[in-house]
Amino acid sequence: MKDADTMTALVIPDPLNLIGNEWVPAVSGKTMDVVSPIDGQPFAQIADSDAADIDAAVAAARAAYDGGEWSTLTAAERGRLMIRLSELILEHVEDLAQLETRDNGKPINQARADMKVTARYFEYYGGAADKVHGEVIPFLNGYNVEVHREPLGVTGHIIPWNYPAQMFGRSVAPALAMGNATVMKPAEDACLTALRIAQLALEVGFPPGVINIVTGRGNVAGQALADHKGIDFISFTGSPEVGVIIQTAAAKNFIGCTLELGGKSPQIVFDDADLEAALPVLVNAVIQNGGQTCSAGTRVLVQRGIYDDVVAALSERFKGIAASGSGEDAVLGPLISAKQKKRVETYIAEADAPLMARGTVRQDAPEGGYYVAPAVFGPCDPQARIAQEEVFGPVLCIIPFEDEAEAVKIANDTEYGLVAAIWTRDGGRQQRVSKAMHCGQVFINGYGAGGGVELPFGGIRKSGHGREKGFAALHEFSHIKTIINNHG
Ligand code: TXE
Repeated sequence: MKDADTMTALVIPDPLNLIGNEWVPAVSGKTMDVVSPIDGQPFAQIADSDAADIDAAVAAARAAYDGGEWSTLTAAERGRLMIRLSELILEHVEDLAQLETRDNGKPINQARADMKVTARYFEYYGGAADKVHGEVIPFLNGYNVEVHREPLGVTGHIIPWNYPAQMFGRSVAPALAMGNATVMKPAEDACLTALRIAQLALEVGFPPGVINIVTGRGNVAGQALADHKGIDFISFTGSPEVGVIIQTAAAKNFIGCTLELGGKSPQIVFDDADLEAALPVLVNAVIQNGGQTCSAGTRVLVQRGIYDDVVAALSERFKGIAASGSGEDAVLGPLISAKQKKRVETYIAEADAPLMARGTVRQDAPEGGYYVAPAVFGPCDPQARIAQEEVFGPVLCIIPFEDEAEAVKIANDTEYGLVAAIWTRDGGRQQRVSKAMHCGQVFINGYGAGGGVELPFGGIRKSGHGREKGFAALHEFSHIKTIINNHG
């Protein structure tokens, strides 16, 4: 690691993979540039790995799992290592956040918050490691039946670029808590904090082969990991298109997978809602992280009686939002890449709904960065393309509705099913509508809940399957073994 810029405490990892606790270059010797979204300039390099590197990482993980030091640790000892890592991440919040912001472009305050959530993942799952109990099932006389939760073995993790550090914690921490050994392929667009956190894991003393990180391209290193016959499970967060590839590879290897593939999440605002509380949350739910959030609240459904007021208030707020560099006062940073900027701008230019308001790009935003002025569209036909497809940028669709039945129909009428929110003071309606939502998580009079590491999270349909966070993730990363002992 070299200290590239002491003014910002930026510690840039070398272009190496972590395999069996050794930092090694790609077998091919290849590297690739890392570009900062803030100014479009290359500022680091990572290993451009391929199947040979994945082979080595899977072998290291297998050795750790099958008889290595890791396999001899008690659950409490595993948990203690994870909690120490959590503490070390907290000690490094500032330099990790600076690195995340340079790599991913997100506003520095959002990056700091991300690092605290990342630490929280290791704290939560470190604490949970020795609290996953089995059970005893009453059976025939003379029998003792025990149900054990066992690790799966070597788990593969492919994560995206939108929350590189958080996704590391979210995906890897529950797998470690259950005693698996992990191989992670982070996203080529932003993966430096994953490498730094792995460095911190070495400092706290994780045994060799437990955390392996191989960087590189999705269709090369990622595909090699997904196809690998030596993994026992794969956890993927990314696009639905790649989700299909992952699930197909998992099926061919007869292993399980979890897929978290994004959404088009509705926020339903009924005419009795507390608008003062709702409005800032409605805006933040699509502006945070530049709208590059799987659970972004990208469709706001508004009841007719308050439609004009809500539209006027949201338009006003959007006009006041300026994309800027990612400094202390930034609210909306650049998007991750030229490709994502083009994708979002194309959606905006070709939108099949009226543009209601547009924010701006600040004059002092660094040249060459991937800045997009936020946009709000409405009234949108619920079936409009802009109201159906995941844009993954600061773009909001407003859709009017008459009554509860119509709101439920529109909310559920996309291919996705990740998150929904309901804004109403009516207790009965809160119950009815939350039950009627086809998705994995429903907020009532709120959204986002600041990480919510404890709260099971995941989707249905095109949003994927399986659950991350909470104890649900511990169940994903383990299997049940039933031991039937005839002692009579
Ligand atoms: O995703 P990819 P992209 C959605 C969002 C975004 C779109 C495209 O709508 O606009 O996807 O983003 C790895 N085998 N989400 O192109 O390609 C890749 O290297 C194995 C929502 O960046 O799915 C990276 O590590 N792995 C989402 C990861 O998959 C492969 C977050 C995600 O990249 C691979 C990101 C392959 N063949 C995008 N091809 C969310 N749910 O939050 C790529 N990868």
